[in-house]
Amino acid sequence: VDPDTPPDTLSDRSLRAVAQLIKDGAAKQIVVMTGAGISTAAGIPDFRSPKTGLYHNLARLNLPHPEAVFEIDFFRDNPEPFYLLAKELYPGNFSPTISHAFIALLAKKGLLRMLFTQNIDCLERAAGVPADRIIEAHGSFATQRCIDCKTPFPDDQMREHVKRGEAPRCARDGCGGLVKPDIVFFGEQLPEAFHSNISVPCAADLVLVMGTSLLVHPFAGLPRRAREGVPRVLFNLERVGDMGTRADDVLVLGDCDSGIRKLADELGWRDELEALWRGV
Ligand code: CNA
Repeated sequence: VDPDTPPDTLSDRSLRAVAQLIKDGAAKQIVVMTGAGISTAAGIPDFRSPKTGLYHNLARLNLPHPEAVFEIDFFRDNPEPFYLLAKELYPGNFSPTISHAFIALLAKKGLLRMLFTQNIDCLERAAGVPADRIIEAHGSFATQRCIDCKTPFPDDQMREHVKRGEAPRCARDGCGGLVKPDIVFFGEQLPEAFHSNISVPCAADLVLVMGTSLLVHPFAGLPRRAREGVPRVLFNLERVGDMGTRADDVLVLGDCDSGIRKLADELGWRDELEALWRGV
C-alpha cells in the first residue's frame, strides 16, 4: 500500500491510534492470532528463526528433513525425535510471557472475541485466557490417543512417558499402536473448532497478529478474513504474510513483548498488565 494512502478507520497507522480505537469503545470484538514467536521469550524455541529455531536444532537428530518430526509416516517408523521434542516443549516447564498476559487482560475486559493460536504449549490457558475464547488450531498436549485405533491414553501415564522421552503404546487388547498427543501433524485435519469458527475473524473490529511467520495454511489465511477497513496490527520480528498491505494495517516490528508493552502504555493499562502477569 502507498504509505500516503490514508487509513479508513484509524486516525493514523500507529499504536497510539489503535489504543484510541479501543479506548473509544470502537474495538470490542478483538480477534488475536498467535504463533511460536510469542513463546520464545518464555524459553520455547520457535520453528523457523535462524540458529535458535527448532528446525535448525533438529539437525542433530539426523532427520531426512526437519519437518519430518511432525509427519505421521515418519512418526510411525521413528517416534523418538518427536518424543525428544515433546519432552522439551511439554506444558508445565514454562511460564507465560507478558504478551500472553495481555491476551488474558483483553478477555478480562470483555474485549476478546477469540484467540486463534498455532501454539501447542498451552501458555494462553496458563496466562488465564478462558478456554471458551481459545481455538487451538494445531491442537495441544492436553489429550492424546492411539494413532491406529484412536483409543484415548491416560494423562498421568502420558506425562511419565514424555518425561522419559519414550513413545507410549496403546493398551487396548491386541492393538499396541503408537500413542500421539492430539497435536496436528502435517497433512492431518485441523480440529473441528477451527473450522466451525473460521468466520469469526470476519466479525472482528480489530485484529492483532503476534509472533507468527504466517507460513502454515490454513491458519495463515485468517488475517485476510478481516473485513476491509478493520485495523490489523502485526507484532513480529519481521513483516509476514500480507500484513502491511492494507491502509489500516499497523506494523510493530521487533520483539512482541516490547510492542505489547507500548500498546499497554498507550492504553494506560501498563500497571494492570504487569500485575496480572506477575500473578500468573
Ligand atoms: P514460526 O514459523 O517458527 O515463526 C515464528 C515467527 O515469530 C517468525 O516470524 C519470527 O520472526 C517471529 N518471532 C520469533 N521470536 C519473536 C519475538 N520474541 N517477538 C516477535 N516475533 C518473534 O512459527 P509459527 O507459529 O508461525 O509456525 C507455525 C507452527 C509452529 C505451528 O504449527 C506451531 O505448532 C509450531 N510451534 C509451536 C511452538 C509453541 O507451541 N510454542 C513452538 C515451536 C513451533
